Amino acid sequence: MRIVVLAGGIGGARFLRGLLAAAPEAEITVIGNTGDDIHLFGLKVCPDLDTVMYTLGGGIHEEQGWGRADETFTVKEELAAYGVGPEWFGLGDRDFATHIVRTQMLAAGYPLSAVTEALCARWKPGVRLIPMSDDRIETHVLVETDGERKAVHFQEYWVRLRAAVPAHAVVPVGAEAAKPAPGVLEAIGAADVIVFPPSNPVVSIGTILAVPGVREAIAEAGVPVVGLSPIVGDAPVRGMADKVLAAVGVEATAAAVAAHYGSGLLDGWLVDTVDAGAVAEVEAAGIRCRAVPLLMTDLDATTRMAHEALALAKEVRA
Ligand code: FO1
Repeated sequence: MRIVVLAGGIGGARFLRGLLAAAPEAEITVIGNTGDDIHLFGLKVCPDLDTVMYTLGGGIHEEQGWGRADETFTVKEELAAYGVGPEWFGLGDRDFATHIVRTQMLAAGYPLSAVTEALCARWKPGVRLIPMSDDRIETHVLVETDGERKAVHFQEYWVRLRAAVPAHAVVPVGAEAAKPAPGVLEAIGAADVIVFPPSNPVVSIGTILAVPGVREAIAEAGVPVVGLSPIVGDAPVRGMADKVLAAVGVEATAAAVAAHYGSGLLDGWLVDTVDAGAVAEVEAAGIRCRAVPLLMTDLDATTRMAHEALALAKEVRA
């Protein structure tokens, strides 16, 4: 079975662990979000690609869900000693090596998709990880601070500002001129199932859908598209998805996120048991819906969620 998963950072990566356990013989292609990418110290950092690669490759810092395990921060301290910022983005020594190799290969002319394949040759994530595009797309957030509005890089909004200021718009800068990376449309066209994991619907999955041609390819794939709600009990399980949902005028509820994706895209939607009351509303929107436990507390829980998603896909196909 060929499964395509649109993944962002932590939520998507954790779900993928369960999917690999639930369907060990499946061929899984992950289309990774690159809107979070940031250029720092002359290096290109790809947080969502790295979170998937490190999580599935066994190198992730488990509690954080990003960056490497057993990290040290000597380079970061030395940069600070030179007064070279920003200090608010914590890059560790082991993580720096990934960004050096990536930047070196990009400078040599390799596209991001080839670079990602090369990095994954070391980590062996067990999935094919393709960036959504080889072209530069950078998510900026229109924030309001000290009474004035300004656009900041997503990472500055997310990490330095802790999403604690009002966000009025989220813009994937460069998306309209970008193309899907090689293999993205082919993978969607060849898929038996397409999954939207519990990643951020705006800045992760939304950004991937903003790449010209991706949304249409998924809508026309003619195979079940099932999603898992990142919102449980009217609040994001982790992260601050509610903040960016507000920025795009979407309520932070499981039903509102399903409607946001729309029945033109989604065939099935899993909500948590606490949101069982939303099932009727989602079904009324033309999307098959089931309430199952959606808290990714451990691998067993995540594996069960993945089984539920594949069962829903089968039900929808029938
Ligand atoms: N998130 C933080 O909250 N604080 C950090 O200092 C931080 C550093 C960092 C370094 C590399 C990396 O790949 C991710 C990092 N993140 C950090 C997480 C990052 O902001 C998120 O993973 C995504 O961009 C949102 O999914």
